[in-house]
Amino acid sequence: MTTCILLGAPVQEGTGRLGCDMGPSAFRAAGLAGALSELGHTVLDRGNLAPAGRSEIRHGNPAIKSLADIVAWTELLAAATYEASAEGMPITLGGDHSLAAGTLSGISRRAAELGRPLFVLWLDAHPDLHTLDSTESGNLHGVPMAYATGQPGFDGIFPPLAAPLDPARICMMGIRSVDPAERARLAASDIAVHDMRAIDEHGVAALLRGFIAQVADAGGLLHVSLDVDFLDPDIAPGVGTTVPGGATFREAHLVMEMLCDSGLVTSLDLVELNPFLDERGRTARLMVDLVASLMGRRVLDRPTRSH
Ligand code: 4U7
Ligand code: MN
Ligand code: MN
Ligand code: MN
Repeated sequence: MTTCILLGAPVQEGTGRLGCDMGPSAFRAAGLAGALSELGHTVLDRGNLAPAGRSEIRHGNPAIKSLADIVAWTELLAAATYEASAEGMPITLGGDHSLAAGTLSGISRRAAELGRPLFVLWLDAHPDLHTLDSTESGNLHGVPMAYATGQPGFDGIFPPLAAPLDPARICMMGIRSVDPAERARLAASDIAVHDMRAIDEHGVAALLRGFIAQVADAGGLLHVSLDVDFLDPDIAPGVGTTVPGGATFREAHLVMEMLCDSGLVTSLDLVELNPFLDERGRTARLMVDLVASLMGRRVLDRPTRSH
């Protein structure tokens, strides 16, 4: 059984709209802690984090919004996830996806200290690979992957990374909205990208099996970053950046069930839930059900048989 450490991160300044600050509350109201303890896990809810005062930071890209806020959140979450990862499995409740700059930084530092390779499964409609120079919207929930992989332009603004992610250890699934600068960056990188077309053609199981085997063979830690917009907006309307044609209920559950069977997941981000846009909590409840599947909820109390 796992010690699950819930870290509330009500950051919304990365999105350019309001509402994601209510995410941690909605996850709690949807019964996240109860679902985990019912499965036999120990749950330590550390409440919501809050960054201390911040001074203005200027950048040459005039589109950028709330840079000082996101830098402050990155510092705070890097420390919080690093510390929590010594005690159990950090589960960060967003808040928008800019928070992954902090969680990936903290977890990669932990992995480096343990001498274990860190792998990342990025479940998202978007690769979030903008640099501070390439973002056109200026919304910093679009940059965490560029920062965490050590792309240029973050130095001296964002906190230095103890250990940048190795792109060859990143797998993205569900991708279906990629900006030109991100497209060029992906073309030049070793990141494995399974877009929705690949999921349609091969199914999530075949694609995920290869990645899980890679993590297991390397004795790695596995961080999962789950953006609500990975899911199809018809089943998960509570998000600001809806992109049609996302993962179905069954595809998303199968991903979680396979990850559970692997026993490899050591940290998790739940991001981009916007309760203001949700319909009577259904997106929050779906996200909690997905976490329950990841953490051991199953239909039968025996292995699934293929015949
Ligand atoms: B999310 C976008 F232009 N790429 O930069 C941008 F399409 O965390 C979207 O994945 C970013 O939801 C989405 O603003 C960030 C846009
Ligand atoms: Mn995202
Ligand atoms: Mn997204
Ligand atoms: Mn989003």
